[in-house]
Amino acid sequence: MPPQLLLHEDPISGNCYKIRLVAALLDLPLERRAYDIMAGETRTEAFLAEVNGDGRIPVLQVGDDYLPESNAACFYLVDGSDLIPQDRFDRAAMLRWMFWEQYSHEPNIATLRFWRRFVGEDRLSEVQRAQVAAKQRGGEAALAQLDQALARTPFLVGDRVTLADIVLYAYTHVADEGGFALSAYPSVTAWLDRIAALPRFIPMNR
Ligand SMILES: N[C@@H](CCC(=O)N[C@@H](CS)C(=O)NCC(=O)O)C(=O)O
Repeated sequence: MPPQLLLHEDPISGNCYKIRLVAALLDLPLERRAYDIMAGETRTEAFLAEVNGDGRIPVLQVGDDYLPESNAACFYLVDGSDLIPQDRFDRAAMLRWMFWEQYSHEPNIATLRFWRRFVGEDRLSEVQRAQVAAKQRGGEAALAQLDQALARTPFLVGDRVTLADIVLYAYTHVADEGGFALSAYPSVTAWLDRIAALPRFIPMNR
């Protein structure tokens, strides 16, 4: 009997959507428990003590064990599936895109989406406001890099969809909510359509 899978999440979060999407594509049963990050529900003493001392969602609970970090949680779910390439170099290339997503993509695109769509630009702190222009440039650079890569191959690691495509889909497809014009990146938009056409795909429903 496989352990029960429970996702601690906020439905507005793209990092949480990655895990729901992977579970759907692989037809895995996933329970969900919602928290409101805007109300600080992941910063309570109970959450910090029991679920994630880092105070963030998503956290995938596997039986009695807690696994924070969206890409680690996705990796747990896809282990042994077709979303992981067989070839050794391709597996490393998949990881390259997943690490890149966390360093060069998500901190720019997801953060600006959060600030602009959920916090409101007029309610940003001084420190946040000072970071907006750099994050805009960083996000545009990330989208341009994705566009170049996807002009060469239909998916990030060649001809077949891998976990790298799924984790990068999550915040790329809502980049417009962060103030990025996706129409400027035609190879990216064609790739988004390919992912949305995968069997068992589910939308974010934010
Ligand atoms: N690197 C982490 C980032 C997690 C993260 O930033 N979570 C945000 C929502 S997407 C959060 O919980 N924010 C609430 C807070 O920091 O209090 C991951 O990929 O899971």
